Amino acid sequence: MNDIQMGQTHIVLLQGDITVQHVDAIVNAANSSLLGGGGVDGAIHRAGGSAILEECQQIRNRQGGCPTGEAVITTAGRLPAKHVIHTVGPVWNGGSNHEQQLLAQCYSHSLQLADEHQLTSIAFPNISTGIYHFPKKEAATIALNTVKEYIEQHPATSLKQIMFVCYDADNLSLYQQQLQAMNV
Ligand code: AR6
Repeated sequence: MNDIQMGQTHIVLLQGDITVQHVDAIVNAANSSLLGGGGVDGAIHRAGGSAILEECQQIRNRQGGCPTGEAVITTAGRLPAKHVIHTVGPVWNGGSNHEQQLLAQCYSHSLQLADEHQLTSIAFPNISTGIYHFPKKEAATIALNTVKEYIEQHPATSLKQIMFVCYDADNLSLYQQQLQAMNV
């Protein structure tokens, strides 16, 4: 199963590169410095150009970076998306350091920020499941459950489409299984 309707919002799964998505916002799996890095963060800054980093630096000057579980919004520079929402996932450290709760907050805070800016579409990568080593299955469950809860709690959300852009086949398959199991 690759898509589902939840309230007024269409949830879509796909495998691919988030930097080429034509949506109001793509979400970046950033780090607290907001200065870029490897993985999807590196790909977004490379493809979007220096305008993204310049805005990240302004945010750093104002608030000193971005804590884990929080989110900030910038331009998307040269990307086809209009904005980048940078969120900082938890580093997996065994699961007893609030990793699950912090990962859920990445999704809910990104959705909240999108709503505040009246965005209609957003694309998420599989936050924390790369360099930060969060177990993929548990991360997929948290991502989809958090989105479901958000939509239930915000029936008037501006978001009409929420995409999960899985880079690897593993993640796509886990999201498909999870979506099927949700029985929405
Ligand atoms: N499009 C979609 N997903 C991608 C792409 C892409 N172009 N490239 C990688 N992924 P990661 P994290 C997937 O490591 O685990 C950075 O250095 C990847 O396969 O990008 O949250 C930051 O600066 C994986 O499933 O992010 C932080 O320091 C997912 O994106 C740190 O990595 C997330 O993997 C954050 O680690």
